[in-house]
Amino acid sequence: MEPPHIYVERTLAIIKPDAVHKSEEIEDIILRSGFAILQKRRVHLTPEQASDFYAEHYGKLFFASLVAYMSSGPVIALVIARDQAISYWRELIGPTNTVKARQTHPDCLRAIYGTDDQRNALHGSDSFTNSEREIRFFFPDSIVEPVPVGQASKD
Ligand code: RTP
Ligand code: MG
Repeated sequence: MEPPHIYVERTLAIIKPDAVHKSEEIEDIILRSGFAILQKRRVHLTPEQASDFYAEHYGKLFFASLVAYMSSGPVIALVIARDQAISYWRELIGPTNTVKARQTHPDCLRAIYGTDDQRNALHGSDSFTNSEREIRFFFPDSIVEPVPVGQASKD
């Protein structure tokens, strides 16, 4: 019988400036949640780089303060992988607004590590297309093929 094909999915996580001092603790939670950490980079984004990363929000009222926040100190970008990584990581980090998240999802990572309604500690890609773009943004040499696992050798 053919062994099942289980495909792990990759996503981009960012530990934002307000949570970098808790990065060891957060990486530990990531690993204990069944993710592998494939790549990791600490980088202090310029305002231009932060604007490029969040280009989809250009023109919104919060854009300038978002760019200021994301370029206010180093961030840690992580390529993390497991099955359904994109949706599962988004579920773990929780709602965008930390203050509301504390009321509705008190166990989510943004409720625990976030600061206020904008400084929410963590980023997660919201779709496959965006995950690939965002991984390439921080890791330009990254491979794009999904990684098959769990396929027993036929030898
Ligand atoms: P992210 O992209 O960082 O994972 O956050 P998200 O998908 O949950 O939320 P998104 O709508 O993409 O917003 C990007 C980031 O902008 C800040 N924000 N501030 N003041 C506001 O109304 C507001 N709305 C969004 C947050 O830092 C959010 O993570
Ligand atoms: Mg987003």
